[in-house]
Amino acid sequence: MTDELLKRLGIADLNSGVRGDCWVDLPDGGELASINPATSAPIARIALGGKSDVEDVIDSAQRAWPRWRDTPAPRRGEVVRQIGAALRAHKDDLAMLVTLEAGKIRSEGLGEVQEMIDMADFAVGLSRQLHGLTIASERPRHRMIEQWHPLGPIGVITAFNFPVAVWAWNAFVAAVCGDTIVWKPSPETPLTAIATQKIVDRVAESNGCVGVFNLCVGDVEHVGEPLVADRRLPLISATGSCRMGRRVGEVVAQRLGRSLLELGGNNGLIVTPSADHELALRAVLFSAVGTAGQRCTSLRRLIAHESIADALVDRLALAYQSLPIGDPRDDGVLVGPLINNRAVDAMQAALALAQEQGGTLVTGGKTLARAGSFVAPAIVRARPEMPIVGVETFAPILYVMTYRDFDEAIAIHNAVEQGLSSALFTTDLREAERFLAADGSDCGLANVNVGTSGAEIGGAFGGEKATGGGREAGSDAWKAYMRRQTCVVNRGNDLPLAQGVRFDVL
Ligand code: UN1
Repeated sequence: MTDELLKRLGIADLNSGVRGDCWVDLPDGGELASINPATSAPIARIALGGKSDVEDVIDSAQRAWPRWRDTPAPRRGEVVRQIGAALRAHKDDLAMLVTLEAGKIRSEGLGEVQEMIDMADFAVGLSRQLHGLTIASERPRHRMIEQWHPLGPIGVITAFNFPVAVWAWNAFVAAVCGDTIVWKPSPETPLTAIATQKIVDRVAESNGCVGVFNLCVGDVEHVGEPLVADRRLPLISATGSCRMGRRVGEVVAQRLGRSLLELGGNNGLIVTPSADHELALRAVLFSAVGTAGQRCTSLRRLIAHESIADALVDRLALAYQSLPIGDPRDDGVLVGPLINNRAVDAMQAALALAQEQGGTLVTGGKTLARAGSFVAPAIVRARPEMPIVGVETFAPILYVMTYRDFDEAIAIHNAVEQGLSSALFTTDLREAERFLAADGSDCGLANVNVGTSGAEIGGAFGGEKATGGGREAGSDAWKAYMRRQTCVVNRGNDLPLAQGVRFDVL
């Protein structure tokens, strides 16, 4: 069955991971096997890009740019519309590959591809709405406008946990904005990237726009570092850990380029006494154990009022103990594997540290005695001052803390260095409004009676503080992919100066 699937998606035993003007037969970055995290078995091999390959791929994106820049935006949107249609046609297969390679359960694999399709639809509409402003000029017979131009070829670095959706957030918006794209996917999920590139290739070929979407799979040293440092790329959009983002930010800033960073989250959810507890319970479960706790938006810190915390933890622990963990391809499974054994080790180390720092393990935390990188999601009773609570471990560990009054809840909530997503469960209007006010949640995403994960694409997605400040996907996130130009036109016979300055030289 897997062989058939791979064949339909154009995946062979050994695949080139480098696509600029064409697929490079023999890239020089070595070879890698993509592993199914649910079985630890290899799925297929990838020939990785090396330094010269990434150079060539950036060349391809640069060469394709002038023509793409000069293609009318709605026409660029039409290409993205066709990509959306191709993704619809391949939704089932591509989703299954996401499940195989990233370990997402079937429904989340399908959701991942749906997120790409939603992004394509959004970008098509956007292609007719790249609006500028007309601004009232203080000078007579002058007109002032703001307009937006394409930036150029851009770099997009994505993580394993959303192996293709986050590329779509960036690539579809950037494409309608008139940029060309060089994609460096996670080496943990190269096959989903290659399959996606092949789906896109067919549309690009039939529309004469090969070189707009480019791919270079490789490691940090040979592909990541040269990509980030390359002056031909005015923007680097990167998703990953805070550590990675600090490096990207530093290198790009050094050359005065722009970076768009979507980094770690350490997302909190407050449950108040007035909350609908059934709703809160369901939201906590999806946010904390969905995707096996491997979303940037995963819930890591539950902040419950002291009067309800014990009861909530009891019910959560019961639910955790009956979680269907297993092969993500199987019906009914809700928790798949972690991406690899390093992630399992990191979870074990964090749990040991949490207990050393005074936390109590309520349930879970064990590795499962079977092939693959499986763990039982864990709940730890913790205190906000435990250093481990400030650390994002990319695994299903939920730290539960208590609070007495709402100010304290907000203070605990905001006391970590990351600032991606946040949630409050309450039926008290004042608490809800306070949470969304300037002295409430300090995150880029703030939800009331909705969990921390599972955002729609229509809003701008991203976070504050160590999350990096970038915004991707919907709303006006497109502005990051264009350059703004303020233009003034004088239709008069005079040259009045702004601010009333006189300079009567003639
Ligand atoms: C991520 O984990 O990097 O809001 C992105 C969500 C998804 C996107 C997560 N739509 O959970």
